[in-house]
Amino acid sequence: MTIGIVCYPTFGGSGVVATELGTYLARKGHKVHFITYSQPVRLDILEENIYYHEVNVHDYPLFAYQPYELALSSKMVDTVLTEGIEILHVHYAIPHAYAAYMAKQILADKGIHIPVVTTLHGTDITLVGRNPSYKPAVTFSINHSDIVTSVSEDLKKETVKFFVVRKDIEVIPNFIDLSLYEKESECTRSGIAHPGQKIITHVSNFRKVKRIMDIIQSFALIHKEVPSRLVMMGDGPEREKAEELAKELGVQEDVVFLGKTTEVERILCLSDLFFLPSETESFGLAALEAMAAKVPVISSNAGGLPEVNINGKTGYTVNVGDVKKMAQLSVKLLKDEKLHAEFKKNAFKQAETFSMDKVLPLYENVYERALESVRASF
Ligand code: GMT
Repeated sequence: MTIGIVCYPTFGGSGVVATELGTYLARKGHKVHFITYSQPVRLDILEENIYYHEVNVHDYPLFAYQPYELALSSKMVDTVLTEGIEILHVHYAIPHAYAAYMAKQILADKGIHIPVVTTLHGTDITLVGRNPSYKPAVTFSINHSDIVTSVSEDLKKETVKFFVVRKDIEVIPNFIDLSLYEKESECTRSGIAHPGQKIITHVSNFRKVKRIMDIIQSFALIHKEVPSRLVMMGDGPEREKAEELAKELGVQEDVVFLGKTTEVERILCLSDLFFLPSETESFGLAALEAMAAKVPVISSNAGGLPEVNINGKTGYTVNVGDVKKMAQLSVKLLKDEKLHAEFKKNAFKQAETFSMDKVLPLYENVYERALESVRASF
């Protein structure tokens, strides 16, 4: 198949999922064209069957806001025409599903019928999409996609609850390439913590929704009872405040901010616990990555997180903001070696259920059905 993928090219979860999906589809022999405003961070454009098309938005002094959707739709149309793309798969509804609908109509006008698959990822529904300024357009583009998928049962539920959806939504979870987490021999703790310290990690884009302050507060409580170090990976608006809080709580010596590191897998494999206390989280790809590295997860019970992190088995889930409970359960797990070993095993077993080999065929099947339905109607 020749597939066009539209996504955000940044470190955000939807961009990462879209890039990995495209990369693995290309390795299976599909031709995959990425249409984005810059090269996706994890995309290797030198790999076979991968192509990258940059969307250019021209600056014009009349516009206070440059019309990105227009440029994106036009690029989709051009790329379909020049590269023979058979199907468009857009990740994150805003504004990609809307732009894809326009591209589809422009192409139909030329007698070319292209199915559009939209994958809903999270805040495109739970935070941003719900905003009255976007809601009618988001609802319309969901209803006019040929197939809509969501990354968890919870996100599907939220979509149906907040939008008037006429389409069936298929759940295809985030997936993981387990082979990336096999190099346990490279897990040397000495570079990152002192001997005897337990290591707790977190990775995100440090937005408010990730509740970074809960992590620092909870760590400060753990630190009183267990020699430990907190390793924070990623960067974003809450970082400075978090650094301040670590100082205020007197734990700054044992809180390390690594920024946008490319060593996530290597750091996860030496972690004893992973924290993800988000306010909302449609799936929690970061938690899955930790579990693939055999790390138990302490997360909130928001959104789709309980579908990934099984309370009392692969880690613990707590109410949003319950910093004390997070700390209490972490201490329990860090002090009980037998329980910790059991949770590590369970975490990996759970990660295996989301392995790439299981999930990729679900997307291929979606593409085949979308193509068939378009062929059948023309
Ligand atoms: O909303 C975000 O945090 C960013 C978003 C994205 O589109 O980059 O992440 C979402 O998509 C990921 C991949 O499907 C999910 O694993 C994350 O849980 C989800 N984030 C939220 O719902 C907050």
